[in-house]
Amino acid sequence: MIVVLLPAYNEEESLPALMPKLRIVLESMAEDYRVLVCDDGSRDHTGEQLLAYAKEMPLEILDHSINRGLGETSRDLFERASEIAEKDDAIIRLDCDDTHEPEFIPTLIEKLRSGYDVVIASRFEPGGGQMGVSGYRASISRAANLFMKVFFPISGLKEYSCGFRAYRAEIIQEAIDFYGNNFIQLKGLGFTCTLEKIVKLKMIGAKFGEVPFILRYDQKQSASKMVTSLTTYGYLTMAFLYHWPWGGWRTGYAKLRRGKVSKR
Ligand SMILES: Nc1nc2c(ncn2[C@@H]2O[C@H](COP(=O)(O)OP(=O)(O)OP(=O)(O)O)[C@@H](O)[C@H]2O)c(=O)[nH]1
Ligand SMILES: [Mg+2]
Repeated sequence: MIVVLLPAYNEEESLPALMPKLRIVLESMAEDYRVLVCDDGSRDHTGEQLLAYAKEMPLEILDHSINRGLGETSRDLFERASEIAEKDDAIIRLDCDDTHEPEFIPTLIEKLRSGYDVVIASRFEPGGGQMGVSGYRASISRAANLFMKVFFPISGLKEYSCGFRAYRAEIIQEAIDFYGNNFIQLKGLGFTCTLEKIVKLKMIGAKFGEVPFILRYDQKQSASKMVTSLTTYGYLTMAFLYHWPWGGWRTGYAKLRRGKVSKR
């Protein structure tokens, strides 16, 4: 089965563009699928639109009555996916703002099934790229990815900040089992959770790959929810937490994994 996760916050302009494309791609695949959407306290027509899609396709809605941010939304989506998935199922997470084209899902899954735990849709692989991104934003994104590569090196990875990814369900189940509520610990720090997830998965031995992907920023209609200052603060906080010499994540979790420290 393929489980698709969609975090949605005020996406009424984009869902009518995304959902039909998503449905066509998923129905063309040999496996069954299920879509989990978290409506994170949207104040537009996102909620009504999702109810209508749920009548047409296997779609489950998780509802936050207030806006809780991407961290808590991701936590709820991944925990629900890990409950309903078998270990060999694929979990795909993509944005709802119509910048992540569903046509990349088959290649993500094909690569995942060739022996990876996480496969990332990457702008930086040959054949990848981005359309409609301003020079300023592209350089911020480049710099952020460089920062991440230096502080959190993961072999096989150039794209750290794109949330369009495929995960083997078993690696998510193992991560939730190992980290508990701390799998996504930095919940209030904007989009830091997107980076935290892969770093936490790397620490439990996940194998990473990438496939080329073109970010369609030219199709974005909804307002950006990315708070650059908060996310930058989050990345710095995470670098401290990870590298802190006395019980930082890198050493602390490695010890825990070796069973030298009992799990609390
Ligand atoms: N649930 C939830 N989803 C959010 C929140 N903020 C953003 N999202 C969703 O997370 C995804 C990514 O948000 P975007 O605004 O596209 O962020 P981005 O892709 O990093 O940057 P931009 O495309 O420039 O905005 C979208 O599907 C949003 O609907 C939030 O507070 N809660
Ligand atoms: Mg986006």
